[in-house]
Order: sequence, then structure tokens, then C-alpha cells
Amino acid sequence: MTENAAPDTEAVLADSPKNWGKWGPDDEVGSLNYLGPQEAVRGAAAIVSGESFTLQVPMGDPGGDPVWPGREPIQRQNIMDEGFFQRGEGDETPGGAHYADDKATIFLQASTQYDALGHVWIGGKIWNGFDATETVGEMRKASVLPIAQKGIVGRGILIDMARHRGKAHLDKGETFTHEDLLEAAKAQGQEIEPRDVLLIRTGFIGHWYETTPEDFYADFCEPGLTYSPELVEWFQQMEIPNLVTDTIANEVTMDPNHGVVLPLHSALMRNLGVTFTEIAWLDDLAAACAADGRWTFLYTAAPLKVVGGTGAPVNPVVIR
Ligand code: UVW
Repeated sequence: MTENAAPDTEAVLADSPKNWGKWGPDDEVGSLNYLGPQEAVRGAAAIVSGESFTLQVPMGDPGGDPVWPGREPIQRQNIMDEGFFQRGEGDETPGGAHYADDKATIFLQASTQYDALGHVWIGGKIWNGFDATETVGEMRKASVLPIAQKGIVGRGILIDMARHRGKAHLDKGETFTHEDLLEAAKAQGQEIEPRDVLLIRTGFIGHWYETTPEDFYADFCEPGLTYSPELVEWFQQMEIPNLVTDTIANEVTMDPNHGVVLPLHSALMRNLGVTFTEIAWLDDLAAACAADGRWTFLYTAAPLKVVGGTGAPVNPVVIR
């Protein structure tokens, strides 16, 4: 390592706790094991008015979709439509019904999505100590499929960091700690409980739809949580199963303390098995929560069952 090089993320996380083996040597869903029937009932008990909210951003917005630099938004192509039949290119079916077909090319991490637990690794090991070679060509271990087969149902709590700081959205590179989360929860009159699905609003995805791509990507550094040993211990003690945010990568892009990129992907996802849901649309839900001061709800999500997938698009549904 040269004098000015960033340290290895593995070195930064050397003493960081792991949940490897906690649910057996073959486990592929990690902290989602915390969510069982009791947590579903606890989530259902948070429903008061019955309003529902969907948390996916549109796929293929005419103004563009927010994606991590280097990824592309969905490319949807119309394959069959009425024009096809008018040109005589479609076989008429008995009864005369016409139909439309699309095909799409999508980055599985390019919309609101669940990351597979094997999505990120350091030191050649993914979640649960599986070898990273298990990801070559197709994820044979810790893909998104087991997460999708399980589904996610539990009590959700939304912490609105942007509102708490009196801003429409947090600034580029702006960070907060788990203690800031606890303070914001208190200001909201709420308590984060063990095994809550933790939703954090920064306003940054809302900002995407108001600004230009040039502005959004200039000096790209999303706001968010950043690594500290205490934060990781807190996630472990609280048995947080799922972190959901309205940013592309769920954490501040460049860790200001260690100069490494996305260390929480390794500390939380790889080491603790916390599932990550990214690019969530939280603005409408937050507005409703702020209006009546209720910030907890039933959270449900069914990511697509992509065999061997590094992630899967999802449209979570919240009922409050
Ligand atoms: C990266 O993997 C870079 O980000 P994400 O987890 O947002 O897909």
C-alpha cells in the first residue's frame, strides 16, 4: 500500500462482528431469519387507518431513472402492438383478439431492489463465509432467490432524517449515525424496536426527480449512514433484518473517516446478513406519517424470484 492509498475495507472491518454460522452453514437469507410469524403479527398490529403505499420508483421514467454510475436504466422494447397487426405481421387468432408484448433489458440493481447477500464481498468471502468464486457466472450461493422465496413481512419504522434536519433532502456526502437515528426517532415520538424493518428517508431520490442528471452525478457522493463499530454493534443488537433507504446504495458513498467506498455493504450485508433495499420511494409515505405523527406500519415486500440473481426489482407495499 502506498502512503496515500485508502486502507483495505477488510482491515477497517477487522474487528467488526459477524453473524456467519448463526443460522447454519447453508443459510442464504441472513438477518431475515429474524422475521417470522410473530413479527408479521407485530407488523399487522401497527396498522391503524389501512392506507397503503407502494415504495418502488417507476421503471423507465421519461426523465430517466436514478442508477449507480455505470449502470443503465431499464430498456423496454415494444415487440407486439396494434401496428404489428395492421402491417399484417401478426397471425390473427380465432376470435380476433390482438395483444401487445414487451421485452426489457434491466440491470437488476437499477430500480428499487433487494440486493442478494452475495452482492458485495471483501477478502474473497461473501455472506456466511461462502467463497466468492460461488458468484462466478451465476450466484450459486447467497443469490437473491432465497430472499425472494421467503418474502419480507414485519413492522416497519420510517426515520425521516431530511425532515429532522429541516431539509428537503440531505446534501451530498452528508452523514448521520445510529445515534442521530435514535434522536430523530425520539423527535418523531417513536422508538425503534428490535427486529423493525428500518426505513430511512434522506430525500435524495426525490431530489433526482427535481434536478438534472448532470447535477445529481456531479461529485457523486450520496448521503447516508457511515461505518462505525458502534453502529454495526447497534444493528446486531437490534437484530435489524432489513435496511431500506431512498438512496442508490443505502450509505454515504465515501466513508469520510476511512476513505473507503461503501464499507457498510460489507459490515452489514456481508458480515451481519442485513438485507438491503435501495432506491425506495419514501416521500409520499413520509408526508402521510408527518401529517398524523404515526411512523410505524406493516412492511411487506416480494422481490422477483430471479434464479442466481445479484438482486431483484421490488415494489414494497406498506400499510399503515
Ligand atoms: C453497489 O453495489 C455499488 O451499489 P448497490 O448496492 O447500490 O447496488
